[in-house]
Amino acid sequence: MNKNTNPPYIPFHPNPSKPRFKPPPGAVDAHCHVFGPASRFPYAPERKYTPVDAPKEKLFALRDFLGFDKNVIVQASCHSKDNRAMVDALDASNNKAKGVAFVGEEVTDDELAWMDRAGVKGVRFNFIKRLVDSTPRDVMQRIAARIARLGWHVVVYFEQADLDEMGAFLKSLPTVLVFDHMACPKVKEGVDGADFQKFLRFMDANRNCYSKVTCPERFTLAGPPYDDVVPFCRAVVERFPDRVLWGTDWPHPNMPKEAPDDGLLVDMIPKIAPTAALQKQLLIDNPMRLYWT
Ligand code: 0GY
Repeated sequence: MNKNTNPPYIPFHPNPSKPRFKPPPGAVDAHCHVFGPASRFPYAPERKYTPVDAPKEKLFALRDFLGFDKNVIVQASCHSKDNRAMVDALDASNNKAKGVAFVGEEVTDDELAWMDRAGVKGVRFNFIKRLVDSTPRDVMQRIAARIARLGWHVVVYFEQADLDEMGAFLKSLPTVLVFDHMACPKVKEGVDGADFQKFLRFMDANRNCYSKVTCPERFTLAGPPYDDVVPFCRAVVERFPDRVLWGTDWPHPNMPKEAPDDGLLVDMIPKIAPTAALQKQLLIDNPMRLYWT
């Protein structure tokens, strides 16, 4: 990917619709990002893409517009190991945002303590080759051992097809694991597809794992309103109701053609979590347990 926006980088939706679904009071958008502003928080030299600025003020305004109460802000690869924009957003959030950082082994205990005080609760291990250069697994294991002592968890961004090769490594990590975006299901294979079923079995066997039921816009073949991704999200929510999280993924890094309408994404929630009890677990109980206790 050309980091100088060729083809042009697609910004977030300029005018999302007001969702018909009203999230319950206290609902958490548990996967979103802040980008820049570059004038204050420059993008990392090693980044694989250059986004349009998506600062904290815009994120918090969207949170209110969509009817959410809180955010979990995940460090994105365009800021690499410079977590200042994310921590700045946490500091400004009045305890309404928690964070997931990206760190290398060189991170100091003082830096970890600074992030811990700001409300960081995890680190992200990103295995998506188009986004990051790989980190050796022994380094990840040492990072995981250090953050485990803070009570943090590991957020893992990887693809289901890599599960055979990664399963033993994932099991070796000493913390709760949170999988981004259901580990990227292949919609054309259906919910009975081998990789998705393997992912569900891994979740079954490893009760310290959570999954985000996020990013239908990345996996859909049919396009909005992303009904072809509903069965995947719903299968995960119904099988693991106490281990699922939901998020917008605003500002939707690297969408190839168009940014999703965030209001439409919110309107998927009652399709994937059809009862008030499931919605409460997905939007409140599970993220509160992981990020606010
Ligand atoms: C996401 C998705 C993406 C990017 C990043 O760290 C990132 O740059 O997270 C992506 O391009 O798939 O998780 O929001």
